[in-house]
Amino acid sequence: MIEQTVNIDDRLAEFEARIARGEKIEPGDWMPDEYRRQLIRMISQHAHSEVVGMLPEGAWIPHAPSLRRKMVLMAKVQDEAGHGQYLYHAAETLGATREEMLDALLTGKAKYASIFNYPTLTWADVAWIGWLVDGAAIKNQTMLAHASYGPYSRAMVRICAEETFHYKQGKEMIVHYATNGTPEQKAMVQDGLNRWWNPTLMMFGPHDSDSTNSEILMRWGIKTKSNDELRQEFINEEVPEVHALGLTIPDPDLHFDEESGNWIIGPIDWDEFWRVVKGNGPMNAERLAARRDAHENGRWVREAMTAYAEKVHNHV
Ligand code: BYC
Repeated sequence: MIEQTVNIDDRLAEFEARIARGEKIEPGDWMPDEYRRQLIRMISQHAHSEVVGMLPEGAWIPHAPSLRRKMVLMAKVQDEAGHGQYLYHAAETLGATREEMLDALLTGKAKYASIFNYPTLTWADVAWIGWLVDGAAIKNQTMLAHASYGPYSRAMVRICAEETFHYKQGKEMIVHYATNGTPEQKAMVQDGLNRWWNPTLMMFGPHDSDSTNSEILMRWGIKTKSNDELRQEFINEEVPEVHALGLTIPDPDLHFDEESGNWIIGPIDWDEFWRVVKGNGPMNAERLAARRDAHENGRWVREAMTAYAEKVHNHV
Protein backbone atom coordinates (compact mmCIF):
# COMPACT_ATOMS: atom_id res chain seq x y z
CA MET A 1 0.00 0.00 0.00
CA ILE A 2 2.79 2.40 1.03
CA GLU A 3 4.79 1.33 -2.03
CA GLN A 4 1.81 2.10 -4.29
CA THR A 5 1.42 5.61 -2.82
CA VAL A 6 5.11 6.30 -3.38
CA ASN A 7 4.75 5.14 -6.99
CA ILE A 8 1.84 7.47 -7.67
CA ASP A 9 3.76 10.36 -6.08
CA ASP A 10 6.77 9.51 -8.23
CA ARG A 11 4.66 9.38 -11.36
CA LEU A 12 3.03 12.70 -10.57
CA ALA A 13 6.45 14.27 -9.91
CA GLU A 14 7.80 12.90 -13.20
CA PHE A 15 4.63 14.07 -15.04
CA GLU A 16 5.01 17.59 -13.63
CA ALA A 17 8.74 17.60 -14.39
CA ARG A 18 7.98 16.74 -18.01
CA ILE A 19 5.56 19.66 -18.21
CA ALA A 20 8.13 21.96 -16.59
CA ARG A 21 10.67 20.88 -19.24
CA GLY A 22 8.16 21.89 -21.94
CA GLU A 23 7.58 18.30 -23.14
CA LYS A 24 4.20 17.40 -24.58
CA ILE A 25 2.07 14.75 -22.88
CA GLU A 26 0.87 12.25 -25.51
CA PRO A 27 -2.19 9.93 -25.49
CA GLY A 28 -0.50 6.73 -24.23
CA ASP A 29 1.51 8.50 -21.50
CA TRP A 30 0.68 8.29 -17.80
CA MET A 31 -1.38 11.27 -16.63
CA PRO A 32 -3.36 12.05 -13.47
CA ASP A 33 -7.09 11.27 -13.75
CA GLU A 34 -7.86 14.92 -13.07
CA TYR A 35 -5.65 16.03 -16.00
CA ARG A 36 -7.58 13.67 -18.28
CA ARG A 37 -10.95 14.83 -16.89
CA GLN A 38 -10.10 18.51 -17.29
CA LEU A 39 -8.94 18.00 -20.86
CA ILE A 40 -12.02 16.02 -21.87
CA ARG A 41 -14.22 18.72 -20.30
CA MET A 42 -12.45 21.58 -22.02
CA ILE A 43 -11.78 19.99 -25.42
CA SER A 44 -15.31 18.61 -25.78
CA GLN A 45 -16.82 21.99 -24.80
CA HIS A 46 -14.52 23.58 -27.34
CA ALA A 47 -15.60 21.10 -30.05
CA HIS A 48 -19.27 21.76 -29.29
CA SER A 49 -18.60 25.52 -29.53
CA GLU A 50 -17.18 25.13 -33.02
CA VAL A 51 -20.16 23.12 -34.21
CA VAL A 52 -22.86 25.23 -32.54
CA GLY A 53 -20.88 28.28 -33.69
CA MET A 54 -21.69 27.38 -37.30
CA LEU A 55 -25.36 28.23 -36.73
CA PRO A 56 -25.46 32.03 -36.18
CA GLU A 57 -23.36 32.70 -39.28
CA GLY A 58 -24.75 29.78 -41.31
CA ALA A 59 -28.18 31.43 -41.08
CA TRP A 60 -26.85 34.25 -43.28
CA ILE A 61 -25.42 32.12 -46.11
CA PRO A 62 -28.64 32.33 -48.19
CA HIS A 63 -28.83 36.10 -47.58
CA ALA A 64 -25.21 37.09 -48.33
CA PRO A 65 -25.12 40.39 -50.23
CA SER A 66 -22.97 39.09 -53.13
CA LEU A 67 -21.67 35.85 -54.59
CA ARG A 68 -18.16 36.66 -53.36
CA ARG A 69 -19.37 37.27 -49.80
CA LYS A 70 -21.42 34.05 -49.96
CA MET A 71 -18.41 31.96 -51.06
CA VAL A 72 -16.23 33.40 -48.31
CA LEU A 73 -18.87 32.80 -45.65
CA MET A 74 -19.51 29.23 -46.81
CA ALA A 75 -15.79 28.48 -46.62
CA LYS A 76 -15.59 29.99 -43.15
CA VAL A 77 -18.56 28.08 -41.74
CA GLN A 78 -17.20 24.88 -43.26
CA ASP A 79 -13.86 25.54 -41.52
CA GLU A 80 -15.69 25.60 -38.19
CA ALA A 81 -17.04 22.09 -38.85
CA GLY A 82 -13.47 20.99 -39.51
CA HIS A 83 -12.36 22.53 -36.20
CA GLY A 84 -15.07 20.54 -34.45
CA GLN A 85 -13.70 17.38 -36.08
CA TYR A 86 -10.08 18.01 -34.99
CA LEU A 87 -11.26 18.68 -31.45
CA TYR A 88 -13.59 15.69 -31.12
CA HIS A 89 -10.67 13.55 -32.32
CA ALA A 90 -8.37 15.16 -29.75
CA ALA A 91 -10.89 14.36 -26.99
CA GLU A 92 -11.22 10.78 -28.28
CA THR A 93 -7.48 10.25 -27.71
CA LEU A 94 -8.28 10.64 -23.99
CA GLY A 95 -10.94 7.90 -24.01
CA ALA A 96 -14.10 9.98 -24.54
CA THR A 97 -16.39 8.54 -27.22
CA ARG A 98 -18.04 10.61 -29.92
CA GLU A 99 -21.43 9.23 -28.89
CA GLU A 100 -21.13 10.30 -25.26
CA MET A 101 -19.86 13.75 -26.19
CA LEU A 102 -22.67 14.33 -28.69
CA ASP A 103 -25.21 12.95 -26.26
CA ALA A 104 -24.05 15.44 -23.62
CA LEU A 105 -24.45 18.29 -26.11
CA LEU A 106 -27.84 17.24 -27.45
CA THR A 107 -29.34 16.62 -24.01
CA GLY A 108 -28.18 20.03 -22.81
CA LYS A 109 -25.72 18.63 -20.22
CA ALA A 110 -22.61 19.97 -21.93
CA LYS A 111 -21.54 23.58 -22.00
CA TYR A 112 -20.44 25.42 -25.13
CA ALA A 113 -19.30 29.01 -25.69
CA SER A 114 -21.89 31.48 -24.36
CA ILE A 115 -21.45 33.77 -27.37
CA PHE A 116 -23.32 31.49 -29.75
CA ASN A 117 -26.57 31.94 -27.83
CA TYR A 118 -27.06 35.43 -29.23
CA PRO A 119 -28.96 36.09 -32.46
CA THR A 120 -27.44 37.38 -35.71
CA LEU A 121 -29.95 40.08 -36.62
CA THR A 122 -28.14 41.79 -39.51
CA TRP A 123 -25.36 41.10 -42.00
CA ALA A 124 -23.03 43.26 -39.89
CA ASP A 125 -23.34 40.64 -37.13
CA VAL A 126 -21.58 38.16 -39.42
CA ALA A 127 -18.75 40.66 -39.85
CA TRP A 128 -18.53 41.33 -36.09
CA ILE A 129 -18.39 37.60 -35.36
CA GLY A 130 -15.38 37.44 -37.68
CA TRP A 131 -13.64 40.38 -36.08
CA LEU A 132 -14.57 40.14 -32.42
CA VAL A 133 -15.56 36.51 -31.81
CA ASP A 134 -12.85 34.97 -33.97
CA GLY A 135 -10.47 37.62 -32.64
CA ALA A 136 -11.21 36.58 -29.05
CA ALA A 137 -10.93 32.92 -30.04
CA ILE A 138 -7.49 33.52 -31.60
CA LYS A 139 -6.29 35.27 -28.45
CA ASN A 140 -7.37 32.29 -26.32
CA GLN A 141 -6.27 29.61 -28.78
CA THR A 142 -2.83 31.03 -29.50
CA MET A 143 -2.26 30.48 -25.80
CA LEU A 144 -3.74 26.96 -26.00
CA ALA A 145 -1.38 26.14 -28.89
CA HIS A 146 1.25 25.93 -26.11
CA ALA A 147 -0.89 23.55 -24.03
CA SER A 148 0.92 20.60 -22.49
CA TYR A 149 -1.32 18.00 -24.16
CA GLY A 150 0.12 17.24 -27.62
CA PRO A 151 -3.08 16.53 -29.63
CA TYR A 152 -4.82 19.64 -28.26
CA SER A 153 -1.87 21.95 -28.88
CA ARG A 154 -1.39 20.65 -32.44
CA ALA A 155 -5.10 21.07 -33.22
CA MET A 156 -4.80 24.67 -31.99
CA VAL A 157 -1.94 25.44 -34.39
CA ARG A 158 -4.06 24.42 -37.39
CA ILE A 159 -7.19 26.09 -36.08
CA CYS A 160 -5.47 29.41 -35.36
CA ALA A 161 -4.13 29.57 -38.93
CA GLU A 162 -7.70 29.32 -40.23
CA GLU A 163 -9.12 31.66 -37.59
CA THR A 164 -6.69 34.34 -38.74
CA PHE A 165 -8.41 34.29 -42.13
CA HIS A 166 -11.80 34.46 -40.40
CA TYR A 167 -10.70 37.47 -38.37
CA LYS A 168 -9.48 39.28 -41.48
CA GLN A 169 -12.63 38.65 -43.50
CA GLY A 170 -14.75 40.07 -40.66
CA LYS A 171 -12.54 43.09 -40.16
CA GLU A 172 -12.36 43.79 -43.89
CA MET A 173 -16.15 44.04 -43.99
CA ILE A 174 -16.41 46.29 -40.94
CA VAL A 175 -13.67 48.62 -42.20
CA HIS A 176 -15.38 48.77 -45.59
CA TYR A 177 -18.90 49.48 -44.26
CA ALA A 178 -17.68 51.89 -41.56
CA THR A 179 -15.54 53.97 -43.90
CA ASN A 180 -17.12 53.64 -47.37
CA GLY A 181 -20.62 52.48 -46.47
CA THR A 182 -23.96 54.20 -46.85
CA PRO A 183 -25.44 55.86 -43.74
CA GLU A 184 -27.57 52.69 -43.30
CA GLN A 185 -24.49 50.45 -43.44
CA LYS A 186 -22.64 52.67 -40.94
CA ALA A 187 -25.62 52.50 -38.59
CA MET A 188 -25.83 48.72 -39.03
CA VAL A 189 -22.15 48.37 -38.06
CA GLN A 190 -22.57 50.49 -34.91
CA ASP A 191 -25.72 48.57 -33.93
CA GLY A 192 -23.84 45.27 -34.30
CA LEU A 193 -20.99 46.54 -32.13
CA ASN A 194 -23.52 47.63 -29.48
CA ARG A 195 -24.82 44.05 -29.23
CA TRP A 196 -21.60 41.98 -29.68
CA TRP A 197 -19.01 43.86 -27.61
CA ASN A 198 -20.08 42.78 -24.13
CA PRO A 199 -20.90 39.13 -24.96
CA THR A 200 -17.46 38.88 -26.63
CA LEU A 201 -15.73 39.97 -23.41
CA MET A 202 -17.64 37.23 -21.57
CA MET A 203 -16.16 34.59 -23.90
CA PHE A 204 -12.94 34.68 -21.85
CA GLY A 205 -14.82 33.26 -18.88
CA PRO A 206 -15.43 34.57 -15.32
CA HIS A 207 -12.96 36.81 -13.51
CA ASP A 208 -9.93 34.92 -12.21
CA SER A 209 -11.30 35.06 -8.65
CA ASP A 210 -14.39 33.08 -9.79
CA SER A 211 -12.63 30.75 -12.23
CA THR A 212 -12.87 27.34 -10.58
CA ASN A 213 -10.71 25.45 -13.10
CA SER A 214 -7.89 27.91 -13.77
CA GLU A 215 -5.61 26.92 -10.92
CA ILE A 216 -5.24 23.27 -11.90
CA LEU A 217 -5.22 24.07 -15.63
CA MET A 218 -2.35 26.49 -15.13
CA ARG A 219 -0.47 24.18 -12.79
CA TRP A 220 -0.48 21.52 -15.50
CA GLY A 221 0.27 23.82 -18.42
CA ILE A 222 -3.08 23.48 -20.17
CA LYS A 223 -3.77 27.19 -19.81
CA THR A 224 -0.71 29.42 -19.58
CA LYS A 225 -2.58 32.71 -19.12
CA SER A 226 -5.60 33.52 -16.98
CA ASN A 227 -9.09 34.56 -18.18
CA ASP A 228 -8.55 38.18 -17.09
CA GLU A 229 -5.06 38.42 -18.60
CA LEU A 230 -6.32 37.29 -22.01
CA ARG A 231 -9.42 39.52 -21.82
CA GLN A 232 -7.24 42.55 -21.03
CA GLU A 233 -4.83 41.79 -23.90
CA PHE A 234 -7.79 41.52 -26.26
CA ILE A 235 -9.29 44.82 -25.05
CA ASN A 236 -5.96 46.63 -25.37
CA GLU A 237 -5.50 45.39 -28.94
CA GLU A 238 -9.01 45.93 -30.25
CA VAL A 239 -10.18 49.20 -28.63
CA PRO A 240 -7.81 51.47 -30.64
CA GLU A 241 -8.70 49.60 -33.86
CA VAL A 242 -12.43 50.09 -33.29
CA HIS A 243 -11.96 53.74 -32.30
CA ALA A 244 -9.91 54.36 -35.44
CA LEU A 245 -13.06 53.71 -37.46
CA GLY A 246 -15.01 56.35 -35.53
CA LEU A 247 -17.17 53.71 -33.83
CA THR A 248 -18.37 53.94 -30.22
CA ILE A 249 -17.77 51.05 -27.84
CA PRO A 250 -20.91 50.53 -25.71
CA ASP A 251 -19.25 51.09 -22.35
CA PRO A 252 -19.54 54.53 -20.70
CA ASP A 253 -16.79 53.60 -18.21
CA LEU A 254 -14.20 52.65 -20.82
CA HIS A 255 -11.02 54.70 -20.38
CA PHE A 256 -7.27 54.49 -20.87
CA ASP A 257 -5.14 54.15 -17.77
CA GLU A 258 -1.77 55.81 -18.41
CA GLU A 259 -0.06 54.11 -15.49
CA SER A 260 -0.81 50.52 -16.45
CA GLY A 261 -1.13 51.14 -20.20
CA ASN A 262 -4.47 49.31 -20.12
CA TRP A 263 -7.90 50.19 -21.45
CA ILE A 264 -10.15 49.79 -18.41
CA ILE A 265 -13.71 48.55 -18.94
CA GLY A 266 -16.81 48.99 -16.76
CA PRO A 267 -18.36 46.06 -14.87
CA ILE A 268 -19.35 42.97 -16.86
CA ASP A 269 -22.91 41.71 -16.41
CA TRP A 270 -22.12 38.30 -14.90
CA ASP A 271 -25.79 37.60 -14.17
CA GLU A 272 -26.39 37.65 -17.91
CA PHE A 273 -23.33 35.43 -18.47
CA TRP A 274 -24.50 32.73 -16.04
CA ARG A 275 -28.06 32.88 -17.39
CA VAL A 276 -26.71 32.16 -20.86
CA VAL A 277 -24.26 29.47 -19.68
CA LYS A 278 -27.05 27.73 -17.77
CA GLY A 279 -29.19 27.44 -20.89
CA ASN A 280 -31.42 30.50 -20.61
CA GLY A 281 -29.87 32.86 -23.15
CA PRO A 282 -31.77 34.36 -26.08
CA MET A 283 -30.99 31.49 -28.48
CA ASN A 284 -30.03 28.44 -26.35
CA ALA A 285 -33.22 26.48 -27.07
CA GLU A 286 -33.10 27.26 -30.78
CA ARG A 287 -29.41 26.30 -31.09
CA LEU A 288 -29.94 22.93 -29.42
CA ALA A 289 -33.08 22.25 -31.47
CA ALA A 290 -31.09 22.91 -34.67
CA ARG A 291 -28.33 20.54 -33.55
CA ARG A 292 -30.86 17.82 -32.66
CA ASP A 293 -32.51 18.17 -36.08
CA ALA A 294 -29.15 17.95 -37.83
CA HIS A 295 -28.27 14.86 -35.78
CA GLU A 296 -31.56 13.13 -36.66
CA ASN A 297 -31.34 14.09 -40.32
CA GLY A 298 -27.80 12.72 -40.51
CA ARG A 299 -28.69 9.37 -38.93
CA TRP A 300 -29.05 7.55 -42.27
CA VAL A 301 -25.60 8.78 -43.35
CA ARG A 302 -23.99 7.45 -40.16
CA GLU A 303 -25.80 4.13 -40.53
CA ALA A 304 -24.79 3.80 -44.19
CA MET A 305 -21.16 4.58 -43.36
CA THR A 306 -21.09 2.09 -40.47
CA ALA A 307 -22.63 -0.61 -42.69
CA TYR A 308 -20.07 0.12 -45.42
CA ALA A 309 -17.16 0.06 -42.97
CA GLU A 310 -18.34 -3.30 -41.59
CA LYS A 311 -18.65 -4.73 -45.10
CA VAL A 312 -15.13 -3.61 -46.05
CA HIS A 313 -13.79 -4.92 -42.74
CA ASN A 314 -15.38 -8.36 -43.28
CA HIS A 315 -13.72 -8.67 -46.69
CA VAL A 316 -10.14 -8.06 -45.58
N1 BYC B 1 -19.12 30.02 -22.28
O1 BYC B 1 -13.32 27.85 -14.35
P1 BYC B 1 -13.61 28.62 -15.59
C1 BYC B 1 -14.93 29.77 -32.05
C2 BYC B 1 -17.72 27.86 -17.83
S1 BYC B 1 -15.37 28.69 -30.81
C3 BYC B 1 -19.65 28.95 -21.64
O2 BYC B 1 -12.90 29.90 -15.81
P2 BYC B 1 -12.09 27.39 -17.69
C4 BYC B 1 -15.82 30.00 -33.17
C5 BYC B 1 -16.59 26.85 -17.71
O3 BYC B 1 -16.73 25.81 -18.67
C6 BYC B 1 -14.07 28.86 -29.64
N2 BYC B 1 -19.16 28.46 -20.47
O4 BYC B 1 -13.41 27.64 -16.85
C7 BYC B 1 -16.63 28.97 -33.63
C8 BYC B 1 -16.74 26.37 -16.27
O5 BYC B 1 -17.80 25.42 -16.15
P3 BYC B 1 -17.50 23.83 -15.90
C9 BYC B 1 -14.47 28.51 -28.27
C10 BYC B 1 -18.09 29.09 -19.95
O6 BYC B 1 -12.29 26.16 -18.47
C11 BYC B 1 -17.54 29.23 -34.65
C12 BYC B 1 -17.25 27.63 -15.56
O7 BYC B 1 -17.78 28.48 -16.57
N3 BYC B 1 -13.26 28.49 -27.49
O8 BYC B 1 -13.90 30.30 -31.99
O9 BYC B 1 -10.87 27.50 -16.81
C13 BYC B 1 -17.62 30.49 -35.23
C14 BYC B 1 -16.15 28.35 -14.80
O10 BYC B 1 -15.18 28.90 -15.70
C15 BYC B 1 -17.48 30.17 -20.57
C16 BYC B 1 -13.04 27.58 -26.51
O11 BYC B 1 -13.86 26.76 -26.21
C17 BYC B 1 -18.04 30.66 -21.78
N4 BYC B 1 -17.55 31.73 -22.44
O12 BYC B 1 -12.00 28.67 -18.68
C18 BYC B 1 -16.77 31.50 -34.80
C19 BYC B 1 -11.68 27.66 -25.86
N5 BYC B 1 -16.44 30.59 -19.82
O13 BYC B 1 -16.95 23.27 -17.21
C20 BYC B 1 -15.85 31.25 -33.78
C21 BYC B 1 -11.37 26.54 -24.91
C22 BYC B 1 -16.40 29.77 -18.75
O14 BYC B 1 -16.49 23.71 -14.78
N6 BYC B 1 -11.80 26.81 -23.58
N7 BYC B 1 -17.40 28.88 -18.82
O15 BYC B 1 -18.85 23.26 -15.56
C23 BYC B 1 -11.15 27.61 -22.72
O16 BYC B 1 -10.14 28.21 -23.03
C24 BYC B 1 -11.69 27.71 -21.32
O17 BYC B 1 -12.53 26.60 -21.10
C25 BYC B 1 -12.46 29.03 -21.02
C26 BYC B 1 -13.01 28.97 -19.59
C27 BYC B 1 -11.50 30.20 -21.14
C28 BYC B 1 -13.64 29.22 -21.98
